[in-house]
Amino acid sequence: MPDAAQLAASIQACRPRNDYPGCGAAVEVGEPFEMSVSDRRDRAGARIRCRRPQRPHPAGTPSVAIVRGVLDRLWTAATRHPFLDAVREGTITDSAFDRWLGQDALFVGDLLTFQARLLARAPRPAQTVLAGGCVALVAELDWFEVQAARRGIDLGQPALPATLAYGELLLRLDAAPYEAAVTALWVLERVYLLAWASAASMSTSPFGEFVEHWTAPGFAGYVDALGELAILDGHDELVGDVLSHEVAFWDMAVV
Ligand code: HMH
Repeated sequence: MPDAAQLAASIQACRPRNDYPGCGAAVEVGEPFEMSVSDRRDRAGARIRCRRPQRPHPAGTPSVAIVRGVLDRLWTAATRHPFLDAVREGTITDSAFDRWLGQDALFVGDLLTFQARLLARAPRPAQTVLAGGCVALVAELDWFEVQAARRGIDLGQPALPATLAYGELLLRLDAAPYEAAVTALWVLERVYLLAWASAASMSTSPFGEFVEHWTAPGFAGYVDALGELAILDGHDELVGDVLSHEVAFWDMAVV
């Protein structure tokens, strides 16, 4: 079982950071805000870099505010989900959980392919973090095999529609510029960390081992390191796409 203090610390470390001025829900329509500060962070914790300073529009920036509002709602939907509540409460059935786990193993296989290709075209300073991520994904696939054997899950199940669709997004990202692709990678890992943190329970849960695995400090540190590589500016649509696929992936688990 996780040490309670350790778990609390790692959950704290991966709380959404929504206290950055000018970000996310904090931006009101018509409220002037500066976009030129290089160390500002998105409410989810990624550094926001802007290539040129932006002045507030005299009439405000309603479209920016609308997009941010949509993204905020998607972040919430992707990180707070009935599936995760059921995991926390221990009310999800083993068969539903195992079905989801089998699909996640397929997704991680696709993710490793995507990430190995991303590493191949990454700029020099990003290589250490991305290579570490590839090694971690190989270990994750080993871990899935151990879990599958233990729980009697057949890992040869066909991919369900949400898994196929997410795999297709990863394929499309192979053709996207490096900056967009690494930003998408950060989003999908960040969401996963926050989502599992929401499933943590201080009482004994039959799925505690999974929560512990996906909220471990090492994983949180990796997500933070990806956040240093991610560039949110200009990638709203892509971020929304990734978040929508994450929501669909959780939805798949509860139908
Ligand atoms: C659906 N998103 C999904 N599965 C995962 N394993 C991750 C993100 C993180 O690796």
